[in-house]
Amino acid sequence: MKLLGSDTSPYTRKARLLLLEKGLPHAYVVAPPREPGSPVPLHNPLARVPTLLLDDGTVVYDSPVICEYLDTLNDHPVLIPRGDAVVRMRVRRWEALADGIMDSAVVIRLESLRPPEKQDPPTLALHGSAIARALALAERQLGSRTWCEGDALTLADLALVSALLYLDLRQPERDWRGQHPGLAAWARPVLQRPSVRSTIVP
Ligand SMILES: N[C@@H](CCC(=O)N[C@@H](CS)C(=O)NCC(=O)O)C(=O)O
Repeated sequence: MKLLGSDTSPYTRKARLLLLEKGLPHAYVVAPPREPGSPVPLHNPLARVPTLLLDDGTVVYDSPVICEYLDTLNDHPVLIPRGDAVVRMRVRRWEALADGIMDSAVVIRLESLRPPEKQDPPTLALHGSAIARALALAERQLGSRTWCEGDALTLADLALVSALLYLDLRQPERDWRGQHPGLAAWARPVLQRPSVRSTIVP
């Protein structure tokens, strides 16, 4: 299978981390959707990354669907718990929280690319405070835990670290480590995982 993505896309990173943590054979193809000649719009009508192409021609999008599918391919490890519906919901809810941070950060990024006089301060404020609340909740929920849920790595951890790395890239001034020492403590070992390190472009 082939993952079309871009190195700066946090949703792409989340899917890549699943592929890497589960040791799934794949090709990662850097294919920003807006670049002339990008294959993404040919496969995904939404022209977004990540887009997963299976060997039989099936196209999979978007990142929650990709992650759910990938997790079914093997059990080592299981990243979306299968037995307990509540635990599963909690992991998916972490993913939703992380994806929401990404969504708001992308809106702020797109807004910031507009000329200053065309930027919409209420939009920036709305999404900025959504991110602030989400980070505060993540820190409270984590407490001093090693993992977002349970006693092992799950999709929740991979989604959250993807969101935080996107904030490092696009909103370094937010200083989530300084504002949320609990999040920083949780993130330190996660950021050292070979999977995570291999997705960071110097
Ligand atoms: N909800 C989608 C969001 C994907 C998304 O918006 N990706 C961005 C990149 S971060 C994208 O491809 N935008 C279109 C573009 O850059 O032209 C998912 O989870 O996969």
